Amino acid sequence: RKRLAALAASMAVLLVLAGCTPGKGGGAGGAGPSGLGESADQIIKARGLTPDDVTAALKTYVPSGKYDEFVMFSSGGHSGQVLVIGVPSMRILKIIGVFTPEPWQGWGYSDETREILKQGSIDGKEITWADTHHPALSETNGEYDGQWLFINDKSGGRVAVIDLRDFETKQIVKNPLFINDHGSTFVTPNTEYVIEGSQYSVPLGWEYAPLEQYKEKYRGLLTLYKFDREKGRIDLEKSFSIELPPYWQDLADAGKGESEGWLFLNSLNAEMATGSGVQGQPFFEAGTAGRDMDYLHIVNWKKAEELVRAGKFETIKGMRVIRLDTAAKEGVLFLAPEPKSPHGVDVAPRGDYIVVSGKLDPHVTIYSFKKIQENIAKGNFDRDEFGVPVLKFQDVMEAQVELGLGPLHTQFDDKGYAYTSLFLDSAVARWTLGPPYNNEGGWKLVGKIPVHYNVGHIAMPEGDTAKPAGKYLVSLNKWSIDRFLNVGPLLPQNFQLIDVSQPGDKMQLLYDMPIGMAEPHYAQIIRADRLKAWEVYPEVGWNPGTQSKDPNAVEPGKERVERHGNEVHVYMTAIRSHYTPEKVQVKKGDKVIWHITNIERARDATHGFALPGYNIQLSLEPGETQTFSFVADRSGTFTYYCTEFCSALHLEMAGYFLVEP
Ligand code: K7E
Ligand code: RUQ
Ligand code: CUA
Repeated sequence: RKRLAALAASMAVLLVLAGCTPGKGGGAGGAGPSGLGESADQIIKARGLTPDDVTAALKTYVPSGKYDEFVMFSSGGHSGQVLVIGVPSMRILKIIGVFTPEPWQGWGYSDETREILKQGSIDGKEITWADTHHPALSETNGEYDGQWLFINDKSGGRVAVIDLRDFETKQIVKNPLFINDHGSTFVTPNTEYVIEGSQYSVPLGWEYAPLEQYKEKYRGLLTLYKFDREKGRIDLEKSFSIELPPYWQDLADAGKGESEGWLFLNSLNAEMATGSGVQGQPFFEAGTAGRDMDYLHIVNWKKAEELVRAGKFETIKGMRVIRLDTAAKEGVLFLAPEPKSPHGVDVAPRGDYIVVSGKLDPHVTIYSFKKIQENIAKGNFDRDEFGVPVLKFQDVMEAQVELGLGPLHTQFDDKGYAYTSLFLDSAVARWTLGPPYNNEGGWKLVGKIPVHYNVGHIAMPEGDTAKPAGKYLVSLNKWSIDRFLNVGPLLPQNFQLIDVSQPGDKMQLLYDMPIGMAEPHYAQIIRADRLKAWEVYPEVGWNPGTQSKDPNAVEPGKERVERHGNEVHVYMTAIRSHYTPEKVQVKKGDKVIWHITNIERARDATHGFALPGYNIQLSLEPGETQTFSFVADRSGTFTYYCTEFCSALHLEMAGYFLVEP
């Protein structure tokens, strides 16, 4: 509160100085209560700042040693990583190695992290990149709980699990039934399941089938991965999938509150165009935009759980699958028409409304969960050619709001507003939800703010949960064109921070943040006080893979090198500013299994470990134990050294690795 008061006071002064409060006689030399007056005025003039610039600066500046109120977890797009960013300062706090090796964190160089990356192999091939789209924070009662983060790989149909105690990836799961995904990841309100929906239909298991057999063999799929909080892992044996018609499934969201127990998933290409239908014509012209309506998929996952318990599934490639005809017959799957080429589907905070954006329709369409239920109960539906019940658009639609061109994704605040990105307009629209969020009508466009440029997702603090926090909006813009200094033909994307704390059409653009890393798609923003990460590992000798003490942890005084036949085991410690031992000698052809424990307890006393020539780079955080192994197949003299400047004697933190011919 004190900080806020101080901010308000200095803001008032600066506003006066910047000449935006007429009649107050500011100007050069007019010192306010903060005593900042004159110098601030000089800075404002020298830098040519406008009053809006000055307020924006005051709203985003976080002084040295002070912390941000929110933390944004952003997908790193096709870098395969996750970015952690403070809001409102927009300072990058961390880049988490997920699907792609990341040398700073030693991600992909130790045995444990290599093993996790290998879990993501496809048909035995190690994949070293991913196209991450949608991070999902774990939830309890529909609110973020700050414990876990999940993220998908659209390109490979994979899902990763990140533990927010140490911000490290713990698991990668490859879906055995489809080769790509998109409605992923999303969680059910108590993180019972992590959801992954397919995108481009393929035969299950991506087996070969000619495109002529599209309708018979090609399918969509929705996978519900059971998340075991105790173990912190997805349990594949308790997971299951639901087979879907071969419409191209798109984004998904989980019901909450009133609609808890349901999932919503939209689709494009209800035409089932295959690219071969009209010779030489791309999908877009030949097919996918040919019909006026695609389908919102409405899935009762609690019912699906019952069917699985009752044994009404088939096991395909190790995955339990509720087949399409069962899902259609037994009340698991329903469809509702949605305006053409829909993209985002977002469930309102109470779970009562489902907002769908059609890229080629200037409206957002709002479905009422209550109406969906009533019409399902009455049996008021037709069926599609796969036998899936299709509800009638007019019966389940609650409202349509005209917002502008290219609506994509929607978020919510704490004041009854919804916000939707407009890709073609390069703008974000604010509109009112209907009752009970807003009892003066609702369903009205309130205002728009232009963004630079081509916005995809937007992210708001807890803006997709049961309790949105409002205040800020980050617009994740795909193009930045002229916003930044020229860095060549590949331009960074632009995260724009917008203040949405004022009502009506008042929204203020505060800050441009270039994202020098792939296309991020989606981000989630959590209240910083919900995160309870460790400052150092709980015990010396900690293995982050098991989150427990490692049996190979090395205690000071017990460092050693042991030979067993042609296997050499190294037990090493690291502390400022030396490794023990400082010499390791093996014979060419030996298998080397090397354990290092950082025995530091001081916060931030991280040591690195580089072994050039053998492609080893570790990050050993205080207390951490890591193991790496390799065959010493090149004789010679190698130096190992610490890659973190840890003390004045950091350069002396080194040793010799000798491989005798
Ligand atoms: Cu709109 Cu993959 Cu969420 Cu990109 S998707 S924007
Ligand atoms: S050394 S402080 Cu290369 Cu200057 Cu790092
Ligand atoms: Cu340890 Cu530098």
